[in-house]
Amino acid sequence: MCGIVGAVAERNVVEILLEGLKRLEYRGYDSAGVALLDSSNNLTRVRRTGKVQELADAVEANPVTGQTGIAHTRWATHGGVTEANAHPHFSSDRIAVVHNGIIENYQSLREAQKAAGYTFTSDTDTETIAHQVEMEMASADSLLSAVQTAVKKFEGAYGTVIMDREDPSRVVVARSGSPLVIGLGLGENFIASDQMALLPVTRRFIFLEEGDVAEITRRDVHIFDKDGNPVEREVVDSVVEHDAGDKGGYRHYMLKEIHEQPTVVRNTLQQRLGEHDLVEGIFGDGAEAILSKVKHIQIIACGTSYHAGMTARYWLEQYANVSCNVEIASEFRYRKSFVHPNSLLVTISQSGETADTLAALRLAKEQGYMSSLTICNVPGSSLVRESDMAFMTRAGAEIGVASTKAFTTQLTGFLMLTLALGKHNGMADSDHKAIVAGLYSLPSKLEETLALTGGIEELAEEFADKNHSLFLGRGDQYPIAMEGALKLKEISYIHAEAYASGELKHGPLALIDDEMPVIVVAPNNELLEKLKSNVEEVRARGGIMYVFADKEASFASDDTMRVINVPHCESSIAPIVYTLPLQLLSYYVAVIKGTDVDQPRNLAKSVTVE
Ligand code: F1P
Repeated sequence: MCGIVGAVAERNVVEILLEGLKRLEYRGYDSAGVALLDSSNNLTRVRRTGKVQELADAVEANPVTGQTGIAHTRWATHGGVTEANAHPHFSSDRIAVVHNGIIENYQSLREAQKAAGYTFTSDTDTETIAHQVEMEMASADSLLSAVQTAVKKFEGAYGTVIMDREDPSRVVVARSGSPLVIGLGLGENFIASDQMALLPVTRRFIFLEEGDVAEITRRDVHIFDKDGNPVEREVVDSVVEHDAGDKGGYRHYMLKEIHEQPTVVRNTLQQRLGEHDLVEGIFGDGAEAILSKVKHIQIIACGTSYHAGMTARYWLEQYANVSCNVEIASEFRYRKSFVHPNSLLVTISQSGETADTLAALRLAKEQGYMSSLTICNVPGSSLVRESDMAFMTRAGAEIGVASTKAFTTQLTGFLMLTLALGKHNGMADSDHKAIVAGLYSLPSKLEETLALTGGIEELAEEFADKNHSLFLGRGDQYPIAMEGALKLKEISYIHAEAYASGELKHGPLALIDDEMPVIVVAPNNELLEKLKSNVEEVRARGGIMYVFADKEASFASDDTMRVINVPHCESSIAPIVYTLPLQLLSYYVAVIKGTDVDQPRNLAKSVTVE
């Protein structure tokens, strides 16, 4: 979703801004722009629809300079994808603004600003920020105080950076609902929506908190909280090692990330799983006392992370004897729900910045949950900072918009949570031993499963001309079927639906014909015989099936069914293992179709607006 980069320096910052935007490309966007301010008060702007490279080419053709600058990648919310709607937005060629989020009361602001004589050059909500700040400048003694007054009038979410042509020595930034991080340099300072944008210029960061407004000059950073009081915020040395330019020899980040899974799952287990049990304290100081009291879990997440939560429910109830609900964050936050006694709220998120998940956490805190835990991949993210406990997945930076390695490390974390809770809720010793053994074998099982690549690549050819597909699974494989369908939709644009296979007769059987491939996930578990009956129901209606099955599940390929044998594994880890062939299938179908695998159309990596 939208990305922001800004800089105040002595050198020309245009390259820093463009490089920052390129590093944010993975988040998804549809246009990009940059505004530069030089010491003689010249304000210039270049904007383009399409890729950041289009913007970079335009800047190369007509070079622009400035020691202070702001830049933006836009993911359209209000107003179509046009150059006029791309950021930065100006007010009277004096105030320049970039913004992430949505100003929900923009229509009333717009009317008031029009009445005050401002003309609009875009259809965006963001332009109202520029005009509002300029209006406040009339009675304010500085850009900082104008912004502090202006933000009080905004409803909705914003991470915004503002420049004033009359004062090239500074930018003013404000955060409410959309993340912003200040990067500290030597005699120069930076701002971005994601630390990734600034890694080439600094490793020292200050994460702004909700309601913060900050004034950034070359030498100083002054931060004020939501009440206008000056505050100090911690300076954090970044541990992110990612070089966004590095695909490690793979054609796409997604393929690289699929192949990283054995390693990152191993990293997620390391120093947390002892020989026979979990290492103590892996959920943080004081966590054990909280976990020992938990009687109910409420899981909240979006997208792929929601599917991790759906899978975890099967484990938490089956093995740890703890009742569990799972809900999509955007639903949870807008309906009345009940808090069970001794309930733990668990949020799951790769980015830690998903607007709905964050809002759900904030709401849950008011509702009286006993405690909150986040399973998250980004250290220092909003969910990590605002939750009582955090379990960090160690997937490393995930660049492909379609989540892969974040999902399997989330599931790995959930199996460890299952062990931790099971200890206090009468988990069967045999289950405990089996899960520990399963987790030990997991990295090597994932490696073995990746060896299926060749066969899956061939199989993908048969999907490329199809418009629809059905994914089937039962029990803890049902959410894996859902995740498989989501991957195919996201990157190949083939319509895919997932069903718990027991539901076939209740509707989807009507869809079956030889133009609708049916993908079945079939590990050798207690539901296998039931699944086999469902497979026969599809066969009897002329359906073509692709069955990912355990060798011992005795499925055989024939005219209507292609069987791909997945390595035999301990049943608790099967959902993680069976995820990989489905990821590979989507990937190769998308490659054959020639879609933009890493940045699928209309999607964004980090959904920071609701
Ligand atoms: C949730 C999510 C991802 C998906 C895409 C959009 O993000 O739905 O699962 O792949 O990137 O956002 P998060 O809360 O897990 O960061």
